Amino acid sequence: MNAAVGGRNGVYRGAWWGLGLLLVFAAWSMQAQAQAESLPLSLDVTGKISKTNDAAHQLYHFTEAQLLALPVHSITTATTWTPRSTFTGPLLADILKAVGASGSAVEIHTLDDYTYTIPVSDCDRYGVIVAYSMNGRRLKISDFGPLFLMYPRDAFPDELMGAVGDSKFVWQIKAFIIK
Ligand SMILES: Nc1nc2c(c(=O)[nH]1)N[C@H]1C(S)=C(S)[C@@H](COP(=O)(O)O)O[C@H]1N2
Ligand SMILES: [Mo]
Repeated sequence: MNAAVGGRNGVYRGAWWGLGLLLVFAAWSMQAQAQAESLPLSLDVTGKISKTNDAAHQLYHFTEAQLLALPVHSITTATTWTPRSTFTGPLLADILKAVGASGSAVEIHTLDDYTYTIPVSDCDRYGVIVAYSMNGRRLKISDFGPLFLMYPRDAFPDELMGAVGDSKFVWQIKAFIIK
């Protein structure tokens, strides 16, 4: 092989390798970012519950698979923050049933450390869901995910529109404490 040609080929080959590595790196960092945007679903429930799945018998931890295995329900509504959309996820009532909840209120805790307490009676009155999707797409953390408490606001405008109603629409949910 001619040394000069081999040298030039070597430079080209090096450039292609460099480009290839750059593309692999770009793809990897986009994927890493996408994953950070959509954490796997998980939810911890403590307080007045009769079923637990941790060693200390204090807590029921729902994995993504467990949350997805619950019957799927939808609510189509606008909210103060989102245009009319279809939200999908399990009924809050089914989550409470799964943990054997016996309290009358649910204290909700979020990734951004907001806390709000709703009465369990909201389940019957409004069919509240714990939404993980909006219009068929998983909610990102930056878009009210991974779990967003959803009420049928448009069906109950008098009760659910305005400042008091707004506080019930809790996003970035990480835990429930049953009181
Ligand atoms: N995760 C999370 N959900 C939340 C809040 C919050 O700070 N964090 N604020 C609640 C309250 S009290 C109201 S009135 C609205 C506030 O929405 P705003 O921050 O867009 O005014 O969202 C509700 N849901
Ligand atoms: Mo609020």
